Amino acid sequence: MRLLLTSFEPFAGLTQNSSLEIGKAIAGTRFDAVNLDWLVLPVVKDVCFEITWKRVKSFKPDVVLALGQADGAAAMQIEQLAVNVNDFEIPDNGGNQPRHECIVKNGPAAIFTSFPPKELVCRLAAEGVPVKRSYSAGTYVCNHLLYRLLHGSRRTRSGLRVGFIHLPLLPGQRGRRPRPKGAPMAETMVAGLRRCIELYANSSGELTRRK
Ligand code: PCA
Repeated sequence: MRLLLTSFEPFAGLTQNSSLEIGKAIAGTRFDAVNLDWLVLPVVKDVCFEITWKRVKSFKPDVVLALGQADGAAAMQIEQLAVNVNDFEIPDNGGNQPRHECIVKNGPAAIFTSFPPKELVCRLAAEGVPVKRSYSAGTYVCNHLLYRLLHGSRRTRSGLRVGFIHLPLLPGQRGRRPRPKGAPMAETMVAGLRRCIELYANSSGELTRRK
């Protein structure tokens, strides 16, 4: 399986982004059944998508799994959908601050993600991985990237699967909202994410069948 993993740079004046630290740890390990490529993206609307899409064209992954940081999250949030709205409460790292704008004119109001399948989320939770399904990736740059990737996959009918996981802050990391007590440690998130990727790569039939 070919998997393109993406992380975001720090934003909002912070010095770290948990998605970058966790992504780096995952990219530095070996998988038996996964050919993994990793990209670090600027927190800038459009640009983050364009960089990813360029890599999709050259690397030709089966799956893009994008990671982002969610201040205040107590578990790894497996996003289920993206909405067709840019409504940035703070400017992105390029100084853009769209308010209540469509991402894709005449695009669907929301698009469901295609990775990982529901069954896999249940299995991870049953194994004790701190994951939670989320039905809102927000209306900032993470949702923007997810929507554009899902829309791009539909538009090209490529069968490319797209998923997004929001990660809690790392212990000791400062965010716009505090890290809740009981949020997972970095090692737990790395192990959980590895397990998610491994289970997906090793599963056959239902889990990996493209629509
Ligand atoms: N989190 C932000 C953008 C980059 C990131 O890591 C978000 O949730 O939109």
